[in-house]
Amino acid sequence: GATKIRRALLSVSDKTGLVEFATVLVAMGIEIVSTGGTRKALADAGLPVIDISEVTGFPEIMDGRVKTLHPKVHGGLLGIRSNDAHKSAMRIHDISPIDLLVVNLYPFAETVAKGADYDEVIENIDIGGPAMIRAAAKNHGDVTVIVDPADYENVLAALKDTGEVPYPDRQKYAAKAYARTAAYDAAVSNWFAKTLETPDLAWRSFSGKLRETMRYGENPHQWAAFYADGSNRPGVATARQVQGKQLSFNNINDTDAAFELVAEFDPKATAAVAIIKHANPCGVGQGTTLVEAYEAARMCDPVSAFGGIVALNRPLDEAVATEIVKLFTEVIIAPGASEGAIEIIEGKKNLRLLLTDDLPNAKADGLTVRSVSGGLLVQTRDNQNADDCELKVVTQRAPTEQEMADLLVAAKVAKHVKSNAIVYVKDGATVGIGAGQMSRVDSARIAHRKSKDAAKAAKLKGALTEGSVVASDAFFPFADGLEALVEAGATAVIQPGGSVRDEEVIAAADKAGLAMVFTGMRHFRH
Ligand code: 93A
Repeated sequence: GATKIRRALLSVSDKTGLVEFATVLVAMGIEIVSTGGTRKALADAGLPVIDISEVTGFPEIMDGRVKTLHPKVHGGLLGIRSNDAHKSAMRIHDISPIDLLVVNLYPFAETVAKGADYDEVIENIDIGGPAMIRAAAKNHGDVTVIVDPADYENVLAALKDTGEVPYPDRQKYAAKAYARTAAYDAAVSNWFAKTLETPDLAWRSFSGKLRETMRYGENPHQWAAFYADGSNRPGVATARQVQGKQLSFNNINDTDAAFELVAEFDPKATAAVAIIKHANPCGVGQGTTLVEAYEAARMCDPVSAFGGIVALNRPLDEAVATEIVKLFTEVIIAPGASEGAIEIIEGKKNLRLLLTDDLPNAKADGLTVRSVSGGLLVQTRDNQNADDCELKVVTQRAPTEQEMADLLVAAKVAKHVKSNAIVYVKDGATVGIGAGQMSRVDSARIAHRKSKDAAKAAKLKGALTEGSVVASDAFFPFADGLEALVEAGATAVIQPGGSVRDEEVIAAADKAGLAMVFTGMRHFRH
């Protein structure tokens, strides 16, 4: 239930808007308690204010290091008003409830930023402030906690209305309060890390759980560590390593890309295997068995598959394990494994085997984070694929049933290929992948050229892309990209559409007799 505010404790370093705010509180008959500097600012403005020492019966000591750290304060913040035992403790110990806490903290970050010396920085680590904020926030059932002068206006508006701050607001203020204290401690920890030149310390303040520190990062001169985010999601961060050397930074990144990709394929409908190099697939295959799927995946680009990372959408079995160990492979990840398959892998001591209980959930909500200079880019996961789209045939010819099935496979793979992504698929497996080019035409051509090499390796004539279908992660800005697909021998295309030149692209497809489908959904990946 809501609580009428009778008493407020104000203790602020940033005194912006303080007097105006307190003036209204006083006019409403609210009693104000304050610490040294805040009390003085209020008293100077002619407002009645009770000194914190009167409440605690204790002087502020040690240059203010201990001023509010007292049971009379914390009892007043933490006592549950409707709890009889708490009420009697308050009565026995003469503790008055504090209904509103207004605190902003010693300016730690600002002190660091202005280049203060070590001792001054230390003195600006606020202890009593965060303690009160956390106490009041915990007891938001009865107490309102304000850590930002920007919220004064809202509080006053609520009080003028009803004399109370509504519970949903108190909840929001509590959440904001903990975000503030968390960020504050992170700033302190980061300052220590910088001062002591220990980057691992800086990341202790990240809310993740340290899995391991690595020998190095993306390159040997970079420090690196691996954290689980606490979500317990099936995936590389929660996998058990059954055998093999320690995973490197790049292994983890690539293994994640592999497992996320293969998770697009429902294991009840099909066996699927993805082989990854440098976070891009160099082959994705399907079959009635994993070994079939693996062989199809490997055929796409057998040269690049060497030293790759292999992800399976079903538990590793003996047949596929026997095939995988024939080619040098860095990592295998699968949702489980048979005893026999594990024994086969044991023959390759360095091969890392990671097992999970489940596939990653491709449809799960969540956030992805990437760092940029001075900041972070945060977005929701790309948790949709072509299956979620309303497909629109835009050409004279509609895709055949087989073409349509392959188009959907191509689109799912293209989502996991760095832009500009062009993916050729035949009979459920990739036969050409063009990744990471600045021009879409180049991606289309590179995949075609590579598929000639793959055909040669398989002792076949021409290119594997002949008679395939294609997915593009984004629209074709010009007809030349589509013409490159025709040159590679493709018969059908899936792409989001939406270019100002869609008409030209559709005309080029019609001219070559291609079927084309628009999804309306782009899948950039950078
Ligand atoms: O030095 S503290 O860590 N010890 C305390 O007991 C304490 N109580 C409040 N810092 C403490 N504060 C902080 O003092 C508040 O967080 C606020 O930033 C500041 C307000 O002090 P004054 O009212 O003297 O300006």
